[in-house]
Amino acid sequence: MRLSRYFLPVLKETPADAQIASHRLMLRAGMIKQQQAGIYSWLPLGFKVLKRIEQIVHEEQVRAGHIPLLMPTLQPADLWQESGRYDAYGPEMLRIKDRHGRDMLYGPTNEEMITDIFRSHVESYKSLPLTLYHIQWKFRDEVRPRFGVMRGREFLMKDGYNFDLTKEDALHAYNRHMVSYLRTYERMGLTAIPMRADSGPIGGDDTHEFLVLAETGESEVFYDAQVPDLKLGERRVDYDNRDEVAGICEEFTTLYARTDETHDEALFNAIPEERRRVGRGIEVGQIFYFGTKYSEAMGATVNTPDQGRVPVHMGSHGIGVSRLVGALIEANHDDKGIIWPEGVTPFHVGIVNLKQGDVSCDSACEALYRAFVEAGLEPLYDDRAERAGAKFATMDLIGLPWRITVGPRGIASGKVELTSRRTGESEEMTSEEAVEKVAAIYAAL
Ligand code: P5A
Repeated sequence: MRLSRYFLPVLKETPADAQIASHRLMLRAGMIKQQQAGIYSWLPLGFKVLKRIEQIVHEEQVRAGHIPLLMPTLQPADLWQESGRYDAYGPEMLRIKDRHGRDMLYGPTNEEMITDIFRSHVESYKSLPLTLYHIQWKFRDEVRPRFGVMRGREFLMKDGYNFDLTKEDALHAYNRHMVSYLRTYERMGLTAIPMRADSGPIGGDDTHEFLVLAETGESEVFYDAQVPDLKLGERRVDYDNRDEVAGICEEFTTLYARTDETHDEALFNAIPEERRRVGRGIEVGQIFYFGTKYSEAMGATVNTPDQGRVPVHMGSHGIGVSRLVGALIEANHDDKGIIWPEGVTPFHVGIVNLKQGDVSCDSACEALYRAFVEAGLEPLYDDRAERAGAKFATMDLIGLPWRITVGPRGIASGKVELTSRRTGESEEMTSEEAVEKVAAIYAAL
């Protein structure tokens, strides 16, 4: 993409009403525009990051054996009357009537609808296990929408639902989700810690939230200092291997890590004092096992060889896809702007032409551009007739991990400069070497 032809409405001023770094930076970098409290348009740069996150989420869900579908945003009230949640959900639910006076709602979550799909089409235990998921917009009329996309009213969620014959099978689904979520966050360059939590209106006893440590997080967290060092790394997980998956979950949940909802002072104090940490975190996902709560209420049963029809065991599992954009920026920025991890960056590399209109600089930039496209990468070429300072400021603000600077002095000796946004370190090399180095970094992801 050439910046002269892109739509990147960066703001010069720091927006006064944005309280946290990610919100300020998303507005300044032209990623989002607020349309109403807690409701945003995703401008091209923000939309690109959102899509990158979605893609990683999809890949990791499919890898774990989960099946994508798509349910609508609008749901009929009667499904929620069957589960008993229509009245229980309260004012967070946006209720709508259609022209026939039928009660509808903008879905805050989809347990009821997926259970309805299941009961309409699944008859036999032989169809189990089954996990279906989608990535779809949700609406929750939050009392205090704030911090930009972090606590929106309309937000994008990946929500998955497992259907299993026994509690044991459903707990395997729970564990599979935990491991697939750990992988998902790691691929984005994030450390998200599973913490025992409270199930709230979704219901059930077993639930973990995934928290990214950040001072601006809304949840208070208590944890053992060794927990954030746990990593999946290069491990290849066999998701069908129950013991292996359970073993990984145990590894990540044995040390103390809890939100304020479930914090236990006595257990916390049993950790050696120098390892006790109190901090704040952003909840980027949550998994639940709630047994037969919805399947019994809504008649989601299967035939079995020896027990007749039995209600299925279920759980639901959510990732805050749009919230992750904010969480990623909270965890990756400095006073100049965003610093995207390579896994989610909107463009892989920026090309800055220091002397637009100079024949040798222009042709070196064009050649770099073509070489990156041929290598399967997306470059953003700042080809505007702007001062060097303004070009650097824009690149720093939008946070591409790698920048190549092309200027008349370097070109005279056949060199360009490759700069890391994270470390600020620059290295001179030929254009070919720069392309090779950047391509190798992305190929290793
Ligand atoms: C699990 C999937 C559920 O709704 N039902 C389907 C279960 N869980 S949850 O914890 O309530 O939400 C899942 C994740 O969605 C994100 N999230 C939000 N993101 C932005 N703005 C909001 N107002 C908002 N509310 C929830 C969180 O990341 C949460 O973990």
